[in-house]
Amino acid sequence: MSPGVASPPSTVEAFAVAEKAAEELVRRVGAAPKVAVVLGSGWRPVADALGDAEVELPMTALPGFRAPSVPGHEGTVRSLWAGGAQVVVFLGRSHLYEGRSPAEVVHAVRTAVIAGASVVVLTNAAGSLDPALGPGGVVLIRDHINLTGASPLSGDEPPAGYPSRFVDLTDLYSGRLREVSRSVDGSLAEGVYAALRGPHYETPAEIAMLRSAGAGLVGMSTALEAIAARHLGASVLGLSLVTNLAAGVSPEPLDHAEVLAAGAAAGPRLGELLVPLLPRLAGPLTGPRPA
Ligand code: 8IG
Repeated sequence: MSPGVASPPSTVEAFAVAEKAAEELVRRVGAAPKVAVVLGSGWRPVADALGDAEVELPMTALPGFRAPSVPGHEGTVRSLWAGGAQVVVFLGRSHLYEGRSPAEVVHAVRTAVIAGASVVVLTNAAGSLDPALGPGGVVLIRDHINLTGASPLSGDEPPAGYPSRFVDLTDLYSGRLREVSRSVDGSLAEGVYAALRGPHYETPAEIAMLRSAGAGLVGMSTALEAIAARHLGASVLGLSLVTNLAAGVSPEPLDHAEVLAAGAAAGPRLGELLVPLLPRLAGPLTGPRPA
């Protein structure tokens, strides 16, 4: 590494900082989360529908967190009791395209799982490759194609006590959690999410390639967080809000303002889905509130 260029944190450091953040989160909230929710672009309107926060912190109050740099990602953490489960909600996330490392991108998820979350709900805004599934549609992620070239597990073996970095990703997006989601909203579609680095959108040729590879959605997040959650043994639910048709599918050029507008328009629908869903996700863990 040349002088003046910061080296990325080692694997050992990344887990150590997540452990510190988890400890601080539990201390500030006074309870361990069972479910973690990451609200991505377009999903901000749903945060208030989940109920009043018992505790709200800026993400930067927790070790290792940096404020998101993207409009629509406010950089706060909320804790609330969602009718049967203690939930931690991250309003905003970090992305590779902001110049963040894979360890930074997955830090919130690692923190929440180390703190106790056994279910991780990853939401995002995405482009749709299916002309019949336009803006406002909500899709359950069935699987992903990670085209970022990055992994949150690259580097040294995780420290003692953590699983091996050679983690199996079969059924990464839990079939059980997708079923539970469909029991709340039977109209939910399913699709394969292609994760790209961005921040540019795709060319029409790239979208044609992704379609032939089986992708139905394209976006710039989620995949690394899902891998990190699975590595730590959590179950993952991925939900995409379609905010645009992908390049070449849409006659219109793509625009980030369109993403936020579609999110605002879809807000009530997203609330109707997530509010009844959250207490059902933790399954047998859900129950009366501990004293
Ligand atoms: I919103 O069309 C949203 N995020 N890569 N392509 C990629 N990311 C996206 C898109 C899109 N729409």
